[in-house]
Amino acid sequence: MVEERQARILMVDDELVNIELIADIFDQDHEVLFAVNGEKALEVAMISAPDVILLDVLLPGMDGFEVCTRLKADPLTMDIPVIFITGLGDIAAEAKGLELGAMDYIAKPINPPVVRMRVRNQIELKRARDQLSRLASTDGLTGLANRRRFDEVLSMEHARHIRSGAELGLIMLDIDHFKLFNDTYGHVHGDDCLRAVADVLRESLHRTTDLAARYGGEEFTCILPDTVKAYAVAERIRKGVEDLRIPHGHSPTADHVTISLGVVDTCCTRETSPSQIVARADQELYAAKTQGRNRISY
Ligand code: GH3
Ligand code: MG
Ligand code: MG
Ligand code: MG
Repeated sequence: MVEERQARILMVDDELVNIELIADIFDQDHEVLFAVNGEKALEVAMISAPDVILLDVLLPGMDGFEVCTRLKADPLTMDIPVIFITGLGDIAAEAKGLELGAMDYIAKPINPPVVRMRVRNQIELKRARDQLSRLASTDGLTGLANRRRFDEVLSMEHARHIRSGAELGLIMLDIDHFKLFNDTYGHVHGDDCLRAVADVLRESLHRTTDLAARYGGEEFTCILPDTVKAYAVAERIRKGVEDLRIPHGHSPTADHVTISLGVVDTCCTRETSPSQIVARADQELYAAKTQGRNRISY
């Protein structure tokens, strides 16, 4: 049997007797939240991010089908599994519920052991999906976002900045003479060095909306939304890496590991694509390299 870890269940029903029944089934092992109408359900789903939603169809005002439609239309709630629990036992209603994106459909009267197992299955599936999507967007070596996640976030932020008119900061950085470092100290130390640089990035980004990613090999990138201070962040990163004083005896630049950085802050428009912004940061990075490394070009 799969181990049951605590989950958060949102029960949406307008009848007290059903709410009490569900509370009896789950209260021991899980956190159970309640909503007695559709509007409240959407609000709680948004704020509390439940792991599963048990949804009645017949509700005062907005019905369960409409609630499900809205949950599935909002990126914040679309991945939460919905299970209809309803007195509407007919096939057409069941088909409609599943078509709207519900994962399961349970006819009342509520049978506790069956409801318990069906809910458990959806919670386990959601955990597996969440883990898979975390893995798909994380770089295995450093734990930072990977290239795929970076591309996703940049294109999202680009679209958002076109609407807001705010400035978007982008930093591209690359370790100086890293091939020599690997040749001198070996790949295991090379990997340690990459992780140490990743830690500096994590410590240097202070806002929850900032994103640090491993762009590839020994290149990293930072997306700094709504910022005009990208240069200051870049300098914090440059100094942070230099202050690690990781020995690099054969580097022509310094006797320790250094990085070069390219910085762009820009107003996004429909005329410039995300990849053009990356190309500009890359050109700046190249300029930092040719100007002597261990520096920022802006
Ligand atoms: P520059 O200062 O011009 O950037 O010189 P460089 O030697 O850093 O540049 P180059 O692009 O020639 O070399 C990058 C090196 O990064 C090649 C490879 O050995 C190393 N590298 C890339 N990915 C990894 C990795 O995952 N682990 C380790 N240990 N090394 C890596
Ligand atoms: Mg009802
Ligand atoms: Mg490189
Ligand atoms: Mg390099």
